[in-house]
Amino acid sequence: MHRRTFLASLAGLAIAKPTAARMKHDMSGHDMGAMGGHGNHNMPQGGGKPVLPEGLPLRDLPRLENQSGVAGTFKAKLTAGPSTVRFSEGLDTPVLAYNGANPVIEAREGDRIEIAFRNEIPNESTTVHWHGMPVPADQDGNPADPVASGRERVYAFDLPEGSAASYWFHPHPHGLTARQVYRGLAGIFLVKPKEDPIPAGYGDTVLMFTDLRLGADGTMPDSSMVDLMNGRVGDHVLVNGQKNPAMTAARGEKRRLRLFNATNARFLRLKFENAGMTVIGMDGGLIEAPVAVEELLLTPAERVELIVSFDQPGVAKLIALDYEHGWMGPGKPNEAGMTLLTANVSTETAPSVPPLPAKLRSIAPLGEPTITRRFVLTESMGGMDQGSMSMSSDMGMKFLINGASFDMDRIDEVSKVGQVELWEIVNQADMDHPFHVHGTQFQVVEHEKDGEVTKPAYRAWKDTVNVPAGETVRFLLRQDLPGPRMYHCHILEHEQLGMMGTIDVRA
Ligand SMILES: [Cu+2]
Repeated sequence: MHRRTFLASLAGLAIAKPTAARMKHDMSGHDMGAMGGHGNHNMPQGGGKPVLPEGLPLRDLPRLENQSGVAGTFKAKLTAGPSTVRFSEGLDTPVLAYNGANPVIEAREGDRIEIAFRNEIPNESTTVHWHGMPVPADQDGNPADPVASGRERVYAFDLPEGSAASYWFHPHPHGLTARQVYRGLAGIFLVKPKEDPIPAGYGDTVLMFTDLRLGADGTMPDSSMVDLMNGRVGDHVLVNGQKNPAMTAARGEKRRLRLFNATNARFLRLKFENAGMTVIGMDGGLIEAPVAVEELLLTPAERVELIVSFDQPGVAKLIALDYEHGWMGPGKPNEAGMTLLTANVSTETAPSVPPLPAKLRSIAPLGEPTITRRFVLTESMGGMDQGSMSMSSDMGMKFLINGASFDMDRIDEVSKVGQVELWEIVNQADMDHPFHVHGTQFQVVEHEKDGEVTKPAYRAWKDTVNVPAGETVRFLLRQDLPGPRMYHCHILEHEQLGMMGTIDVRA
């Protein structure tokens, strides 16, 4: 779609506002009137935006306690339901949460996992999707397997050898994923290896990024048209639920940090000022050897594991840099210079720790593909359907794969267990789309833009890769478990507006 057409449609939409407002869609709760994206009907006169405290000590997310007394088994209860959080002094924000929070599940390779899940979200189905994890298709929280409000189910799976990585989990119900995630539903799933090559002295710190938008009364405003189009970003990027929290480090200290982008749609181009960053792992676990970087791009749903060296006493800040990913319409967030986390580094020298090993693990290449699949990503702005008086809350905006919008009753692709495949994701749209495949990890082979091909500098296991506007990304993939799997854009509003498909993997 051409950007000019898209923007012209937007202008038309603003004029049509009174009509559109009457067509507010109750189920998805999108506010058609709030073009700027930040509208709130209950905003008191003179009420400003809530202010969030900064600089509080970085907190750990709560751990989900293992209730199994048996070695090698992790058993716990997980409940999704309403809760409240006081993000800003004097304001209680209604949220959705797992056991009242964003918990961390920590298990080990080889473990059996049994999660007794209960849905206490009023009037909404949900599922739990184990993002990036090699779990059986019928345990993976597909949209086709909803847990109705008030119901329970058990998610059970085994963690294979070699699966140690930084995963996360979030809802994946049909049409409700974006809204349930921005309202707070997400958790971390750490799978630890039997033997960890990273020295224990570096610690192991989870940094979970979420995005928050608050109205003056402390509630979260519904999503606007601009949110649906670009993906919803908030007014605040939080780390473990806090705005710009503070950590302390001694001079020369090295820390292992696991970064999780659990936002709906925020592109995080990150840099640690006054500290050194070394990448040691990505979505699917450790890479083969450490790689020092100046900055990195963490798109929605991606994870990265870093060793950060605090070599300079004083203040080291994790900041966001500007990144152009094709914003449409008004309200482009200004990320440049935003401080996400502050480390106060003392002049005292840290006790010495063992060096980072030169080799972390081996990643065997997936080998020659026996089949190539091509997925073309496009956007379309339909507006009012021709010959139809019905109009949905999304105004006919569609995000498509191979010209098709997601249909839960349609199988788009058929595959075979164990087959090595080359997937070619061609982004013919005006925005970047972070592409995710369920049930396995893949290896990015190359990027192509204007006929120019670039290869990644190192091999890594990934389950989500950003496909920039106008580029093609090719990766190798193999599914080892049978069943239907989703692939989709992880800007959750785009997933909701159709940019998703199903591949049925047959035994
Ligand atoms: Cu997208």
